[in-house]
Amino acid sequence: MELNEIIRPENKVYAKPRLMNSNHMHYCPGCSHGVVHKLVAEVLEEMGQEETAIGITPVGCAVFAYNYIDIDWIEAAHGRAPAIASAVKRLQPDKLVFTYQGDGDLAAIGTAETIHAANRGENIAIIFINNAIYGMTGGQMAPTTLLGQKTATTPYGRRVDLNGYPLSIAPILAGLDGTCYVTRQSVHTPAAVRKAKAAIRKAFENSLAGRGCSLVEVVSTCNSGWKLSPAEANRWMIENMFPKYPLGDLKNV
Ligand SMILES: Cc1ncc(C[n+]2csc(CCOP(=O)(O)OP(=O)(O)O)c2C)c(N)n1
Ligand code: SF4
Repeated sequence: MELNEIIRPENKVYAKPRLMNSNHMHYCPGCSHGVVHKLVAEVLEEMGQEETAIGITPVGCAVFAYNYIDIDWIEAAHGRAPAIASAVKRLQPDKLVFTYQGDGDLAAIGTAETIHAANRGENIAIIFINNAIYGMTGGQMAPTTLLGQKTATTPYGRRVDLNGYPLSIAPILAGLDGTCYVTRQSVHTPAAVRKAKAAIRKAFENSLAGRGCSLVEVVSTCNSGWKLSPAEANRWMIENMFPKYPLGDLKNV
C-alpha cells in the first residue's frame, strides 16, 4: 500500500490538536502536564471555542502553557489565577474562562483566591494539577505532600508534628455553595485520560453556561521531583496518592 493511501483523511484515527503548536515542551518526560495540555486543546477544539477561551496561567511548571496552546492567555502572579479569572469572566461573560494551576500555586500561596473565587460562585473552570510537590523550584514540600513523602524540604519524610497534614482541596471546594462541579481525575491510563477529558469538557461547558465554579483536580506525577522514572512514578501515584486523593466526582449539580 502506498503511503498516501495510508494517510488518507478517512484512515486517520488520531492527530495532534490544531491548537497545539510545534514548540518543544519543557516538561520532563512522563510529566502529567503535557497530557493535560493536550486534553485542554482537544476539548476547546471539539467545543469550537478556539476564539472564546481565555486561560490564566500560573507560576509553576505550567507557567509557559501559553507557549504551547494557541488561545488567549493571561499570566497571573503566583496563586492569583482565580482572582484574575473572576475579573475576566465578569468583564466578558460570554467567554470560556479557566485557570490552570499546580498544588503549590493553588493550595499554598493561592489558597485564599481559590476558596473565595469558588465561594463567590465565579463562572470559571479551575484545572488543578496536584502532583504533591513544588516541581518547578526543585521538589519542595507542598500542602498536598503525603505523610512520609520525602521532598527537598522534608528529606526524612513529611511529619505531622512538624509539617501538619496533607491538604485535600477538592472536598473543601465541594462544600462551598458556589461550586457546581468538583471532580478528581488522573491521566495514568488511556481510560483515565478519556475520563479526565470528559471532566474538562464539563467544566468548560459550565463556565460558558454560567453555572458556577468547577474544579477538575488531576492527580498527577512529578517524576523529577519524586526522583522516579515515569513508570515508577505512575505506580507510586496509584499506591500512595490515590488512597489519599481518591478519583471520582465529589459534586455534580
Ligand atoms: C511570589 C512567589 N513566591 C514564590 C515563587 C517561587 N515558586 C515558583 S514555582 C513555585 C511552586 C510551584 O509548584 P506547583 O504550583 O505545585 O507547580 P508545579 O511546578 O509542581 O507544576 C514556587 C514556590 C514565585 N515564583 N513567586
Ligand atoms: S519538575 Fe515535575 S511538574 Fe515540572 S515538568 Fe518536571 S515532572 Fe513535570
